[in-house]
Amino acid sequence: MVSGADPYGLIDGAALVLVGGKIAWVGAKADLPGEYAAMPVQNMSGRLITPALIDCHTHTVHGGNRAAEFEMRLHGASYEEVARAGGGIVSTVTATRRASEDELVAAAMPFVDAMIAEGVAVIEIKSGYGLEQNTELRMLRAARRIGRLRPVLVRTSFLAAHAVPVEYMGRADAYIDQVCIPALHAAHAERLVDAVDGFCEGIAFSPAQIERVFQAARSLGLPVKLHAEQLSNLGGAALAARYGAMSADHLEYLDEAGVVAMAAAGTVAVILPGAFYTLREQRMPPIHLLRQHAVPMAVATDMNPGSSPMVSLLLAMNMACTLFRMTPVEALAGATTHAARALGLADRGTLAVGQIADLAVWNCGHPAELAYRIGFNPLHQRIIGGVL
Ligand code: DI6
Ligand code: FE
Repeated sequence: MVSGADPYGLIDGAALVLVGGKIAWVGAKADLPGEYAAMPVQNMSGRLITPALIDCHTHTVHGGNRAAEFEMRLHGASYEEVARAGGGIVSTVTATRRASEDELVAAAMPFVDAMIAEGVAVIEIKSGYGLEQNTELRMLRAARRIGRLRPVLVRTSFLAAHAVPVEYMGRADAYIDQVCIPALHAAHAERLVDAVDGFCEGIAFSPAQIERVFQAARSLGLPVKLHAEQLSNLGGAALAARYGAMSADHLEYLDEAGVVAMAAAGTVAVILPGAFYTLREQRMPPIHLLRQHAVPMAVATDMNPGSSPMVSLLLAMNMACTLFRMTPVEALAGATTHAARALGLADRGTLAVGQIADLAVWNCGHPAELAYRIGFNPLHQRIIGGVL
């Protein structure tokens, strides 16, 4: 049972009291207040209980897949050859534009169910494969629908500033003004947007272009986050911090000035080892600097059809440890407490009084086992809003 004192806050022989879908009390069973003694009891037989997991960065809703591109690259095709054969992000945009809302939901559901089966209770889902208004909104409607169809909280991020579509090639500024910002207004009017995201990179959008999107977000009162410093250092994390971003994500090329800016703004660093692994990157995110400046680190799958076709948050935790030398304590906090913060959710992610009772019950004795095993799911059950 995890809550407050040792590095994990592990309490041996613990009890949790759940009332009205929230945690009413947590502590050692021996200290349980008398007022709770008559409540119905569920014996967890000494199993480990943690907050339910939170995947705070995914592109779970999209059309098609890129297995053929994966094969081509392993047969020696270059990125350009893949792109000329219709592969890359463009192929996902084409497939997503063709897909109906029903088809997008149906395609995402097996992934969502696999996440739930690993103890996930909150999934962030981004748009960003439409790159035109109708499809961006359709992706977000599909994401919202998933949250109604399954016992999982879905938080949406508007990511039209993900790539420049072919019809705007060489005209990224026009795309931002004519498509991205109007689509944001339309999506917000339909209450489809919980946060606004962007991809700040040489192959995507410049800091100045992202800033225009952030200004539009600010005018609508929406929080921002950013794919920053994944492949190069454009100062995206510092830009995000200036806009009070909830998170800056990827961060392989982040420098100390960016870390300091994030620390000052309270921006969470979202670590995405699945993309690092898939792209066979060499440059590691500056974990030691993030630690030194006390920037909270979240861990997520970045589940997407191209750079991170990884569905398992437990595997992301393992990779964060093995590839980046994060500790299992940091990996677990990264998939719970800090992931909640990256989504602006103050009421979940820890086992504390007043928190929503979203819990994961595990068939393991110690929390380090969650990040330690590879390809094994130790989940016993989820408890969502206090319901088994
Ligand atoms: N960074 C990535 O690695 C993905 N998106 C992003 O902003 C790539 C998405 C894809 O290849 O489909
Ligand atoms: Fe991403």
